[in-house]
Amino acid sequence: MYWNKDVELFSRKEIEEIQSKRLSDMAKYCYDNVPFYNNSFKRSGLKPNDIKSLDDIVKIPLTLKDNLRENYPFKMFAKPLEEIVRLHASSGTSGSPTVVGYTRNDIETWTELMARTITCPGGHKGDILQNAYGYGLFTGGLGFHYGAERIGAAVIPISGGNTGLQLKLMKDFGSTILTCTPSYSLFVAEFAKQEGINIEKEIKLRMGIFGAEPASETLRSKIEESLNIDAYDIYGLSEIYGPGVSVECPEKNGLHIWEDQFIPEIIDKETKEPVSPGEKGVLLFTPLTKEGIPLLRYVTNDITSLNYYKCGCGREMVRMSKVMGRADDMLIVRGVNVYPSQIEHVLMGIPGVSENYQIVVDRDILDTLTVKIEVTPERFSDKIRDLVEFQRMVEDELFETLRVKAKIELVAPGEIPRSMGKAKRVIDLRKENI
Ligand code: DLL
Repeated sequence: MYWNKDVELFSRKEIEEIQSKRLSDMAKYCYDNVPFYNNSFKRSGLKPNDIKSLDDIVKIPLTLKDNLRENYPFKMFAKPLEEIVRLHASSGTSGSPTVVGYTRNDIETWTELMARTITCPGGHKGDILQNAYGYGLFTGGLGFHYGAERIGAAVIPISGGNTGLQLKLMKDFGSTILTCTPSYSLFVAEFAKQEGINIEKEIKLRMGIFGAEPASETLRSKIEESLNIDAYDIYGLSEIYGPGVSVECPEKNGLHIWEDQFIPEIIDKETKEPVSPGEKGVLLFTPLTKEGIPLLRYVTNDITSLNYYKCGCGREMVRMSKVMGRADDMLIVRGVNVYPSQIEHVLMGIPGVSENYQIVVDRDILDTLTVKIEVTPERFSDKIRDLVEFQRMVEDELFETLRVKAKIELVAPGEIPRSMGKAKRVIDLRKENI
């Protein structure tokens, strides 16, 4: 389904024309209004006039998250504070948070993008959208809220947590769409089961739009099965508005990036050079109309690839593959490189392993990897021998597939902490032990 059919069905030619025009305007806007860009252009001997078409984008230096931190809180803004109507921030595990400011036009653009994003997988007027993304500095709650109102859905602004109430309202109000992180959706399903709720009979949910953290295909199937819905992936980041940068259509075959508003690029993680189409690497974004905090070639650190083939839904807007991990979350365990998403992929393929797991990396002369997993109630056994065999089988599977030696620790159901927002799947004790 389309919210803004004329734009969403742009041909590649139309997309590239609008991108070229907007890019050169944006380069000039940044140069004129943000000292950081004015300096970085001058340092690289670049003039805004040098950016005339899409191909010129590679001349522009990259922008890093650290550049936002260094310019905390407002020095990257292109507008005076009197023109900023909203501030969001990401908590940031180390150093200063990154702060983003929105002008009234930015909020309008973001709202329209979210309207497209909710409509694309099938949301519409008349839907009852239970919004369990966190409201607050995190962009998930308010981003969905404005978009859902724009399409005429009734929003339940419940935010994350309070799962008993979530389920009561879901039943009593007849919610048709659930929006939250994939990990929280699984917790909602687990809670419903514990409460003896019959999902098929008592819950009317039809679909969910789940993002803000990685979730493998197997995790998607688990969500779909346990809540009896269609689950769609949505991607975004606060630096680029928040949710609403890309979303899946009913084909569930990659996430369409709204290219009239963003230029995505993929660069090699090491060389920082552009990769060939279809190859995976680090995703960059250049938003094309953002006023409050414009960014050029912003390095997301997310690893993905881009597919420019026309989609079965009719859109030619490029599709990014599901995020495969972050360039900075690769673990090196005894010389073997491994991404947490690869570990999840293996675990979720083993019957008996539940979706509740945690990866603990520590250092004992060499790096060690422990994976704590809860076994499913069906696989649970009180015979120690059974469990030891199961543990060995999971260890072997991880070694055979990823060549990584991990110690598997089986823990009691409910022992891995559940999250109301983004799940903390990896605990790196090495940083604390230094
Ligand atoms: O997570 C915005 C958002 C809210 C997206 C609601 C989708 C739904 P941040 O807190 O700034 O913003 O975190 C952005 O989260 O760089 C990715 O690493 C990760 N991320 C977001 N969506 C996905 C996804 C919001 N679908 C960071 N799959 C990004 C994997 C995701 N990772």
